[in-house]
Amino acid sequence: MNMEKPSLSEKLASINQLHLLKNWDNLSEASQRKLAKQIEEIEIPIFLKQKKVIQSPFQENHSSLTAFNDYEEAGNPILKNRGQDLISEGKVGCIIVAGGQGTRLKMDGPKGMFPISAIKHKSLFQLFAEKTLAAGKQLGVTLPIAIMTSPLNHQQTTTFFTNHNNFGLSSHQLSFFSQGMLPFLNQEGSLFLEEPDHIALGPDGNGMSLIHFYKSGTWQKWHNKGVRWVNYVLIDNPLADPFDAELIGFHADQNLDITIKCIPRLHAEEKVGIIVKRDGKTEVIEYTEIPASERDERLPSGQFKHPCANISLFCFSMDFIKQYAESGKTLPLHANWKSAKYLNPDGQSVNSSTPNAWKFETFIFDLLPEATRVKGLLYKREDCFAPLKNEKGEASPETVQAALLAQDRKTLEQITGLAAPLEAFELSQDFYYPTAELINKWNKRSPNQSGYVES
Ligand code: UD2
Repeated sequence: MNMEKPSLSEKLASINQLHLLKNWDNLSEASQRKLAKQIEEIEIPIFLKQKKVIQSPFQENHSSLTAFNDYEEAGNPILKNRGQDLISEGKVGCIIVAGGQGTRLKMDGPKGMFPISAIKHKSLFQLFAEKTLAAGKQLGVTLPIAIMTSPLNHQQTTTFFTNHNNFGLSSHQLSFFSQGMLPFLNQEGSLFLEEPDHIALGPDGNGMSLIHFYKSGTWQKWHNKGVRWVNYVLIDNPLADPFDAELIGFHADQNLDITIKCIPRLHAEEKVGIIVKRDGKTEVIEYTEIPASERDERLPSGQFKHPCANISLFCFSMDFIKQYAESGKTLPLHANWKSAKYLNPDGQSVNSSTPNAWKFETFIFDLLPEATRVKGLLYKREDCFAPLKNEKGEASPETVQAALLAQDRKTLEQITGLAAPLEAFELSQDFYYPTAELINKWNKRSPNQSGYVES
């Protein structure tokens, strides 16, 4: 059945992409429908923007960059108290972005399902669910979280939660919404097939997350409940606090649009965004795009010219999210030359072992220049950053587990006032949001045995 072919041809001819229909007549009816749907969904202005981006992917002018110094150091108990009040009044929600593919981790499935904790092997999703429950218990409130998935992992993610009874979260407090996808382009700047009936594409980056959050209706649902601020975390950092009271207190106190929860940079080549100022506006330049001269430059004191690292933890005002989502503005596209599946000349779908395609993403921090009031709150690295990115070496399960163990040890010592046991142990997340009862119970008390420590 070829009834749709003429209109598809017309659209593709207008952007010089007719090759996508080369094998159309040999496809089954179901495959024709599948391909037709994808062709109908191609947004020509975005395709043209993608083509423009690959003509000069990394040639931005960085000449006018100055140091970012609009930040304060975290550790203010007054702000923490203020934030706790706001959280307990139901004014705070958390967005967890979990739409990435975990390619570097070589994981088959959503990264949030990775069993990361050292003793109980809790998944990242479980840890964040338990942090949310513990923060709610501490402050006597049911806290809302929204998880962003992608069309590639949405079903698996929601099934994982259902199979685990949402890890104790109620269905009223848990929402999911999905991000979008963007087509890849080949060396010639053309769309290409990865299956006979499927155009190659991938998740469109975490930059669109607030727009998808808004369009999904979750913004409105939360706003109706009284939520005014959003704590934003990445699923792959289990030291991220989904309800960081000090961050919220700071943000509200200063009446900001966006607060960046940042840390000092460790070394020049670390894979973190670098926070800078350009023409008076705060920006982040991703590690893949910053010129080496700016990345490496140090002051006479030895400190980096740009000392603060972005780890993509933020607080956003709900008003800012609405204003941006309704502005109709689009974020810049970032292109990276990567390996992608493609159809070989025999019509077989194969994984390329070498880079063969431009992949496109939007970045969450590209919202910063859109905001009027932006500041940073600088944290100690060991308190908030242990990313899970790679199978081995840096930012791998091994380094993340070591960071979690160290954090558990420090937290137990703070609560008990005693030296922690030498053997490895894992704390229940309640210890991170202690109630008066928990503090009382654990004062000057050591765990009876190594292993998992219940509250
Ligand atoms: C991210 C930051 C980088 C630095 C680093 C620290 C961005 C754009 N870059 O870089 O500046 O802070 O983390 O670890 O945030 N994701 C989606 N959908 C997508 C792509 C990614 O939800 O289409 C999520 C992904 O699940 C992960 C997070 O965004 O939780 C970061 O994605 P990444 O691992 O690709 O980012 P990375 O490490 O290059």
